[in-house]
Parts: sequence; C-alpha cells; structure tokens
Amino acid sequence: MSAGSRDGADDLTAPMGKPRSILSRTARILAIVLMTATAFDLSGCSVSGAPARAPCGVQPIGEVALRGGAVVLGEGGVLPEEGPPRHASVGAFAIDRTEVTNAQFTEFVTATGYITLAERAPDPALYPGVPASKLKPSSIVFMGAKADPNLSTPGLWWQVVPGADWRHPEGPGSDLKGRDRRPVVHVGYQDALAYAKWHGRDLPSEAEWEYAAHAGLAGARYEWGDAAPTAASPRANYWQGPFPAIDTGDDGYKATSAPVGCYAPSAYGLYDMSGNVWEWTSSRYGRGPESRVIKGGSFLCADNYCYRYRPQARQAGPPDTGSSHIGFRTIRRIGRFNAGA
Ligand SMILES: [Ca+2]
Repeated sequence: MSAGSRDGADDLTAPMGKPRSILSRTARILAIVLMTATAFDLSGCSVSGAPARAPCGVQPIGEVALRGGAVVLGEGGVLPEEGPPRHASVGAFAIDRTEVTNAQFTEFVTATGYITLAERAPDPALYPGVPASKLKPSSIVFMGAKADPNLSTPGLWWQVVPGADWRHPEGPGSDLKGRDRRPVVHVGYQDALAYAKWHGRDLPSEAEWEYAAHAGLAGARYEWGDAAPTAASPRANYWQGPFPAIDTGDDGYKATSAPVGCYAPSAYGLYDMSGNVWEWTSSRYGRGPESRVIKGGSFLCADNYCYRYRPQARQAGPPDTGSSHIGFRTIRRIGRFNAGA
C-alpha cells in the first residue's frame, strides 16, 4: 500500500515461520534486555528535585507531515549496535503525533474483533517439545527487582505472565481503567501492523522513524538538542535511579508508562519519541531473520543500564512477542510534500 523504499518492506508475513520454544521466545526478549546492559556514564545528569513537565490534560491527536530527505542513522562511540553512522534518505510521509493509545487500539479491536498475539495460545506445531500446559496466552511483564549490581540477570525483573495482554498490562486482575491515554503495550509486530493497515497506514521504517525523531536537529544527541534531561526539564519518561531496583520517578512516572503527550513535543510537534515505550518499525534487525528494529527507548531506560531514549538508539524486537514496554505509532507515505514541517 505504500510507495517509496524502506528496509524490510516486502516481507511482513512470516514472523511465525519456524519452530521455536517458549523458552527461546522468552530468551530472545530477555536478550534484548541483556543487550541494554552496556552502561553509559551520563555524567552531569541531575535527577533530583521536583519535575516540571508539560501537563497531560489534552491528548494530542493527528499527524505531522514531513518533507523527507537525508538522515544519518545511529551514532558512533555510544552503544555498539547503533554505530557506525549510516546514511539514508526518506520520502515525504506523515507520522502520528503520539504513540497509539489504549483508547485508539480499543476502537480498532471493537470494530474488527482482532485478537492480539499475546491473547492467542501458541501453536503447538511451532513449539515442539513444549508441554501443552505451558502453551498459554501470555506476555512479558516488567516486575522490578532488588538491586542487581552486575545488571546481568534480566530474568530477575522480567517475567512471562499468563493472561498478560494489552487489556491486562500486568496480567490477570489488571485492566485499562484510567489508562485510555497511555500507549497500548503487549502488542507484537503483527498486531501493530494490523492496526496500521486497518487505518490505511503503515509502520515507519527505521530511517523514517529516526528522520522524524531528529526533528531537524541532525547530529544532536537527543531529539531536543544536546542537553541531557534533568529533573527540572525531564523531556521524556525514562528511569531515574539505579535500575532495576529504584526508579525515583523524578520525571513524574515511576517504572511505568505515561499518558501520551505529557512532555514537551519535538520541533516537529511529535510527542514521546524518546522514552515512554519502545516503538515498532518495519525494518529488519540484522541479527535475526524475523526480528524488527524497535526505536525510542522506554520508561525502563536508565542511565546506568539502557541509554537508549535517543533517536540513534535501536534494539531488536522479536515480532511474535510483546511486552509491557513496547508500543508503536503509524505513518502515511505521501507522494509529495503538502503540509507541515
Ligand atoms: Ca519515568
């Protein structure tokens, strides 16, 4: 349905194509987290004091049309998976101002009856050797943990929870009450793509996403410039304090997502491109035939563990696996620039 080039655009249909185990599914998501163990010393980042964030009173809606052009992807010398920098270009497109919310996803499910991957029992044929009793609808939930000085055991803070899905973010007993404007989570790549297609839209490629996230500030460390976020100007929902034990919540949200639009928008008028929840892109991740690139970091990104609430950062997302910190936003490619930034 889209024109123009993008990574991985032509093979979106086979994320379940070969046998795997529940353990391997879990291992892959944990591997993502393990990769975040590359520490980065963000010296000078103050996280004390009261937050001063934009009010979350009105949900921003709609899209921003972008002209497209050249973009440098990644950054050298920070985290190994994002360097060396790569040159790319993108055509004109319009991108959601915000991450897709629970309210928006509810509208989609109500209209279509769509059932997400986390709500489906895994196909036994795809998980040979796994007892049927283990093949339950489930998703991966951040549980927190006591201090882990080596940051080497993500199994301490992630848990596969039967019954966890987008309607039950922490598992059975949890619900979406009061979370209409929070980004939908526990959606796999297929789920995000199904939502986008229903709206006649698509998921961004990594290059499109990063072009949008830079907001015209090529070469800047963050989407807003080079200044690290502070308690006085948090700019994004991420993790303050020693991960995974203590999130002080100086940005206003402690170890959880924020409603979309709680922080100042970028120069392009986009919200939460940094932190809050990771976002699916259509681009393949190099190390796995099925994995897709996720961008933007999440509320779990801490300076002592996952310095990835930056446009340049990237991780692999197993397409059949959601979690409590991965969401998405959609785009619409346009033949020629016709509005906006
Ligand atoms: Ca936070």
